[in-house]
Amino acid sequence: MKKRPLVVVTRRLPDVVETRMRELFDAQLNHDDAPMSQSALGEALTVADVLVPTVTDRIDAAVLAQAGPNLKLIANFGNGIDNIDVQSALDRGITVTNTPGVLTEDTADMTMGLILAVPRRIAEGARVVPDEHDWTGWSPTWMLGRRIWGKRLGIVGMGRIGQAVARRARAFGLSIHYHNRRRVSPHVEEQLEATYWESLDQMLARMDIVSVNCPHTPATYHLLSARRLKLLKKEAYVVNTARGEVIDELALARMLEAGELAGAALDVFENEPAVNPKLVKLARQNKVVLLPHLGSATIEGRVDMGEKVIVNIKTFFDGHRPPDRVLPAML
Ligand code: 8YV
Repeated sequence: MKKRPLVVVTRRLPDVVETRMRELFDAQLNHDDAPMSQSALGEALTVADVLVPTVTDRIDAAVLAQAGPNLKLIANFGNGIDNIDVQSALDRGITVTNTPGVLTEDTADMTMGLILAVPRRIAEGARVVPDEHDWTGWSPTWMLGRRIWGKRLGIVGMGRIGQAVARRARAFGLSIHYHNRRRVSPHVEEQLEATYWESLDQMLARMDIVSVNCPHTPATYHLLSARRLKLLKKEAYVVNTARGEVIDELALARMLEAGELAGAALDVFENEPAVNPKLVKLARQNKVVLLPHLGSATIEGRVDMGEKVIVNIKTFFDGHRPPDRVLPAML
C-alpha cells in the first residue's frame, strides 16, 4: 500500500474537514488552534510532505529553507497567497495551491454590508438601543446618514470578488466603475453596466465609495497611497475586504482623523491582528467600522475551502495537476 502523505495543518479547521483529512492522510492537526511560531513552522517543514497554512502563517524564504526533501506541496487554506513566498517555494520545486472561487460570494456579501454600514450608520445605530438607555424615540433629524442609491462605486480590482460586489451593488442602485490591470470582457462590462477607468487616479477623484477587491502583490502594496487617498472627495467612503497592505493605513487614519474623508469600513489591516490605534479611536467615535477579517467567515465557506484543500492534495498525490495551482504569472 502507498504510504499516506504526512499533512501538517497549521490551524484548526471545521470538524468535517479534519475528519476527512484524517481518513485520507496522515494528518497532523492543531487541536488547540494556537498560531505556530516561525520556528515551529520551520520544524514542521522538515518532516511534512504537505503543509496546509492559513493567512496567519508567514511562509517566508527562511522558513522554506528548512524544508525537508519530502515537502512537495503547500496547499494554502485561503485564496490570498501573500502569506507565502511563492517564488522561493517554486524555486525549490514545491507546488503551491490556494482555494479560489469558494469564498467569492461570502466576501462580496460582507463587502456590500460594509458599503452600507458607514453611510447608513448601521453599526452605530445597532449600539444605541442596547447601550444607551436614553433613546427617547424617533425624530426626523436624528442620526441621518447618506443615501446609497444613485452614488458611484469605484471597484479597485475587478476579479471574481470585484464582479460579485458589482452585481450586488447594481441592485442597490449604485453605478459601477472599476479599475483593473486588464479591462474585463465587453460582455462582463455590459452585464454589470460597468465603466472602466484606465487611470486609477482619475477614477478615485470621482467616486462616492471606493471598494478594494484586488489581491495583495508587490504591485498593489500601498496602491491606495497617501497621494492617491488625497485624490478622493471629502465626502467619499473607503471599504476594504481584500488586504490591509493595499491601503496606506496610517495615511487613511490621518485623513479620517482630519475629516478629509467621510468614513471607512475595513475588514482587513496592514499588521493583523494589530490595528492602528487611530482607527480604533475613530471606530469608538463611529467614524469607521472595523471588522476582524470576517470576509469569508461562514461555515459553508470554510468547509468548501477545506474541501478544495483536500482535492488539491489528493489530485497531487494521485499524480495529477492539482486544480488550484498557483502559477508564476499570478504573482
Ligand atoms: C481567509 C482570505 O480567512 O482566503 C483569503 O484570502 O482572506 C480569508 O477570507 C484566510 O485567507 C484563510 O487563510
